[in-house]
Amino acid sequence: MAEAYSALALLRHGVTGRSWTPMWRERPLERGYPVVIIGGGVHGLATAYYLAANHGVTNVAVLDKGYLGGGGSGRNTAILRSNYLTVEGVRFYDRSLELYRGMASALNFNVMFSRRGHLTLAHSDTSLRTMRWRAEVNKASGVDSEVIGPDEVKRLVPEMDTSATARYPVLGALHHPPGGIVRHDAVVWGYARAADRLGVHLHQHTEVTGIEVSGGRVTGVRTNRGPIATPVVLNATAGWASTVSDMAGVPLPVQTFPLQAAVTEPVKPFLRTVVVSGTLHVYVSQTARGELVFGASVDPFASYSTRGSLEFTEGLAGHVLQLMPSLAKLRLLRQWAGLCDMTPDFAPVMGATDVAGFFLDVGWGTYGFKAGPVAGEAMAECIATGQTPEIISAFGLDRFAQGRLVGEKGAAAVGH
Ligand code: PYC
Repeated sequence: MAEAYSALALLRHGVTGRSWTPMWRERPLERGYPVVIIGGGVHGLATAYYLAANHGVTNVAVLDKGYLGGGGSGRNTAILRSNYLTVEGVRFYDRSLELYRGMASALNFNVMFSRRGHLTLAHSDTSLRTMRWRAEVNKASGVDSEVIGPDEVKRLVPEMDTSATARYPVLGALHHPPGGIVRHDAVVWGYARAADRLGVHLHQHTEVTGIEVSGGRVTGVRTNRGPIATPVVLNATAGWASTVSDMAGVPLPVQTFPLQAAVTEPVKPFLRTVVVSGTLHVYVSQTARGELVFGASVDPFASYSTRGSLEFTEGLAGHVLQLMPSLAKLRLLRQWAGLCDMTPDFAPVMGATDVAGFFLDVGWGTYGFKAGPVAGEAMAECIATGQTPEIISAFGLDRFAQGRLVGEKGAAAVGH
């Protein structure tokens, strides 16, 4: 009965267009805000939410040149994990996973978090060695990860070709039971709704065209809808991180590359675990709807294009079938691309800059979505207190000048 009612309600809403309760309000763009956040993806929205929820800073504007979640937040493959290579990375992403676990109740919104377990396959002795290294760093930080052999991989993923004659034999894998997936747009909507309820102003289709800096301090932003005075600007963009930072006179060591992904028709649930092969440049998970979501590594050339390519689908299909030959009859439904701002060490850039009031939460490469909650929590604290929280202290922009890199390439899903 309840289902029949909701189907009817859906039809009525669809036909009349009336009585939907908007998830967030459209408010007038004010001429001044104490805090302006550029980028209405999970990072910008999470920062706004935690500024309001944890620090009582509610008079915040989030500006997005498109629609909320239309950039990297809506284009990623929604994989969550904390099995990184550096101590700094592991504890940072682990806090994010913790926030994801409690998100549905914190935001009172079903974000469909699903703990699946995460496998990173090793096809060579060198990558097995990296997996062992990661497992040790993970365990030392209290994160559940261990190296397992091909038989255990086969038990977890029966469709996997673990035979010794496979072109890329599976020698073992890093198994990370707490990893999983989440519904990415639900995360955006959950943060947006919660931030709106706390008083944050969400302004879509509001493009920042310039940042005003005077005497070494931020004083405002220019937008396509007029100027806004503000002493605090957070750059929480992806794809345009360096363009936006250049507006404040803060150059970033970032190059932007497209990252493509694709989804198949839905099939019965058979793949519980998230599977990654760095060597084959592929990762796959199955959604609650039954679709398989595939991704690869970034395109080989720096670009701002978000078009899909035939080279990608051909390469992807070949690599997926090397891992799971029985998927040969599955049809791809759609493909898309997002933009990834890659830093030299495959770790992000967060914190204050030499321009007072100009903050960064950028350089998220191919791993930004999973970090949204912790980055938001930490950036909110950084902005509200003026102190850099310990958990992000290793990720400052000055590390590049000082040679204190946080080398995470070996733990990027398909970084090598
Ligand atoms: O770092 O887990 C990851 C990832 C998955 C897809 C792209 N990056």
